[in-house]
Parts: sequence; structure tokens; C-alpha cells
Amino acid sequence: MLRRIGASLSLAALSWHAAAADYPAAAAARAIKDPAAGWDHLWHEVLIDITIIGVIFALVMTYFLIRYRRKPGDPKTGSAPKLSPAAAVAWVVIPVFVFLADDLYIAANGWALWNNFRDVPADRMEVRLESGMYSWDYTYPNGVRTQNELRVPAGKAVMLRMTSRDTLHSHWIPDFRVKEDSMPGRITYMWFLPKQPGEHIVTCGAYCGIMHSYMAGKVIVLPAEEFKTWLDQEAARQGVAGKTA
Ligand SMILES: [Cu+2]
Repeated sequence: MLRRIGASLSLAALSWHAAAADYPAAAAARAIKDPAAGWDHLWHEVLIDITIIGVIFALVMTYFLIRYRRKPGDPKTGSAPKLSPAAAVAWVVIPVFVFLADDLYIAANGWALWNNFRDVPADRMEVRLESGMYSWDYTYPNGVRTQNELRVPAGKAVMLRMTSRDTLHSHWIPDFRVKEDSMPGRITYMWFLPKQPGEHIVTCGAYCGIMHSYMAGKVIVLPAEEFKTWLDQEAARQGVAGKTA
């Protein structure tokens, strides 16, 4: 039942998918299991579940408040009715199983989603990222470098291989529902699926120093052809050799 309510309340997310279909590359992109949609789905699921649980608790509590309220001259005030052992056990066991079942369902979905997020599609563009106080430095497969601006083609999965030259940073693109730490001496990764042209904010999700809040950039999603042209032009301008991504 929760799933059905969840589905009906996720209309906003569905209409977003419908809008994505307008762009030609979106069809190819839909073949890849995009974790961003999964995060949204799980988030709605959690909101719906805690709302239902909250309403149930409020109703039961309100009923008890009225049912067992103090009445003038009632000698039984302050003494609860005695429960049979079976009723006492049921009052503990049934709610525990109901809530535990819901917790396990959410946890299992979260685990599946995490695996999806860690499983990078084979057909992808890889960009290296070195973060530092206070910038995001990207290097494309052909050697083109950019700072605080990650241009990507629409409809293709993008993977970032990340490290840091100084301290802990966290590359966060809220629109794509991805955030991952970058740190010195270690390679971490993230991937996301830009479906249609547009601009998205990148910000640092880990407090990394006095100028942390200035560590912002953007992801610019371009139509695939336009991206290729830009990358070739940049390669020529920056004087880097090598094949285009
Ligand atoms: Cu930072």
C-alpha cells in the first residue's frame, strides 16, 4: 500500500522523466539505471512512511488521551486497566514487527541503490578531478583542463576519478543527487547521468577551510555535438595533443 501511495505522490518526479523524453539523447540515457531517480524515489518513500507512522502515533495518542482522561470524582484515576499477558506481548511484538519490516524494506532499497551508485556504466566519459583549496580542477581524457567548470555531453554517463592536493573536500552536485569525498593520497569516484542540456551547481560538501563557501563551480551539459566541438577547440587552444574523448 505504501508503494501505491508513494507512486501517486511521485507525480512530480514522473513528469520530470516525461520532460526528459523531449531531448533525443534522453532515450539512450534512460537505458542506463540512473541512481538519481532512485534517490528521489527512496526519499519520497521515507517521507511517506514517517508521515504515516507519525499520523498513526498521533491518532493512538489522541485516543488514549481522551479515553483515559481524568474525570471528576473518578476513584480509578491514575490506575491503568490490567492487560492480559497475551495482549501485553501483542502490544510490543506487533508494532516492533510492523516498524522493523518497514525499516528493513527501506534499508534493502537503500542498499540496492548504493550498489547502483557504485556500479559505473561501461559506456561513460571519464574525467579526472583534483580538488584543492579552493577550486575544482578537471582534466579530460584528451588532456584539456578546466577549473570550476565541468562541461559534459547530454545523454552520456560521466565518471569522475577524484583526489585532492591538500585536504578533504566533497564534490557535490545536488541536481544529480551525487556527493563524494575527495582526499589526498586516495582515489575516489562518482558518476552521474546528465540527460539534457542545462547548468547545475557544484559545491563543496565538506568544510575544508576559511574559503570553503567560495568553492563553487558548475556542470554545463551541452548537446553531444556541441560538446565535441568545444572539446576539440579547447584542445587546440590549450595546445594539448591526444585523441578526443
Ligand atoms: Cu572544499
